[in-house]
Amino acid sequence: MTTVHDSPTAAGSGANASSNFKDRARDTADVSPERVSTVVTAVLHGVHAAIRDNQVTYPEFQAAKAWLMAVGEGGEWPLFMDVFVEHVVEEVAASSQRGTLGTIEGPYYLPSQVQLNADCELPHREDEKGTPLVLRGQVRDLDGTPLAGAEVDIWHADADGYYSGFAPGVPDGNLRGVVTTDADGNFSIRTVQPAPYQIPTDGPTGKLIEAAGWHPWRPAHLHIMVRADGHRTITTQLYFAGGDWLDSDVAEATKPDLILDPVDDGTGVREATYDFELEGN
Ligand code: MBD
Ligand code: FE
Repeated sequence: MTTVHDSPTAAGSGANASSNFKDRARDTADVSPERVSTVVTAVLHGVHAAIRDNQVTYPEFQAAKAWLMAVGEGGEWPLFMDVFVEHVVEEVAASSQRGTLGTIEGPYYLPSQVQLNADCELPHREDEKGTPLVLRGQVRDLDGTPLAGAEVDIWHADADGYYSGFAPGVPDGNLRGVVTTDADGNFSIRTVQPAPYQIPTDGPTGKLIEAAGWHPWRPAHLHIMVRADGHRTITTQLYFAGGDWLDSDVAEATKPDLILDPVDDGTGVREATYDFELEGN
């Protein structure tokens, strides 16, 4: 018997990411008119300069308008913004942060996933594909104090590169969980090795990437958000040494400090250790 695994379409995953984004209670920034004027003027000046410097034509301008409309209609603004813009917002935020490096959140975080003990296995299908992977580590303060009861909120793509909640055929909650550290701040999470992620090629973001002759890939990664009372939350990703696209991530979100080098334990399980150091607030 064969299992039908529908490929997620751009419309499916993009629209899902849009409704998820709108559903999440986002604090709207309290932005003054001066700030709006300053930043929006700078953005518009950047666009104007691009037009002048490249002698953009009327047909190109109209094509750009049609493309912008398609991104909205396809629900791909969260995808486009997180792939092409978020890394610079994160760079600005990182300049005033200490401890473990962060990187971008991306469009596929879902809150309120299953709560798991420190030594756990992420929810998965009975026949989940992929090499078993164990991620161990400790959450601690900048001075080395272990943080018991911290939350390691983890989500990642499956061995086909698809995220639960954003792909047909992947059950809700698959390969997602909120892990609480033990009395020594430690955790050990069993899961499977994710595949690299490909931006859907059938939507406006994918069409732009193709039209520009770029590639649509992100290297394989685990997304992790680490929370502890009295500490700044870290949102980061961990990558895998030797994997494809590490040096050409379409989202420009890799950092050398965030690359794991898992070792086979002799039984086909790949093990890696990563400790998180959180700044107090
Ligand atoms: C992803 O999986 C991702 O992590 C980012 C940042 C953008 C698109 C898809
Ligand atoms: Fe991702």
